[in-house]
Amino acid sequence: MKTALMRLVPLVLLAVACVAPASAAEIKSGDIVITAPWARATPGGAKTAAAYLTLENKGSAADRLIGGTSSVAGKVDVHDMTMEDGVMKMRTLEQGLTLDPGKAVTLAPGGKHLMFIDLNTALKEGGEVTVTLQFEKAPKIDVVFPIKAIGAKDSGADHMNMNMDHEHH
Ligand SMILES: [Cu+2]
Repeated sequence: MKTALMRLVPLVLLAVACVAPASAAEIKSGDIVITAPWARATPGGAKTAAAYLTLENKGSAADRLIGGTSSVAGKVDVHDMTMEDGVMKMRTLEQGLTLDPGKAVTLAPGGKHLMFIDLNTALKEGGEVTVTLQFEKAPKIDVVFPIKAIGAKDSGADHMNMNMDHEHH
């Protein structure tokens, strides 16, 4: 029993060692560490799109995420989403997003996000989009955002096709 367990341990360690390099991908600009960037796919014709990421300030002074630029949009703003009288409202953080020293801020659906304004191309799931992020202090940095699904899976069309096939029998 004990020998079997001993044999298992090196295998587990090997598996961990293989996974580590891929998940250690880290983007850094000055004291700001950027992790888990992703953008949300858009339906055709959409003029805006949202992107998310986590920003950690490893320095000892506050910084700000001012916004960004991207070839796929007229501009990239930092937005916040708040509930007002039961309605979700987005607003531009004109002063940027404060990045307190020693803290991490996560931009996620339903809250703060990067907003592509005047989008000139659809963001397709599986693709990627590059945004040059601008900070108050940290230097500009290009971040690649992988594009993920729109959200709720649109299976309506598939169901319709299935029903039509069934009717032929
Ligand atoms: Cu927005």
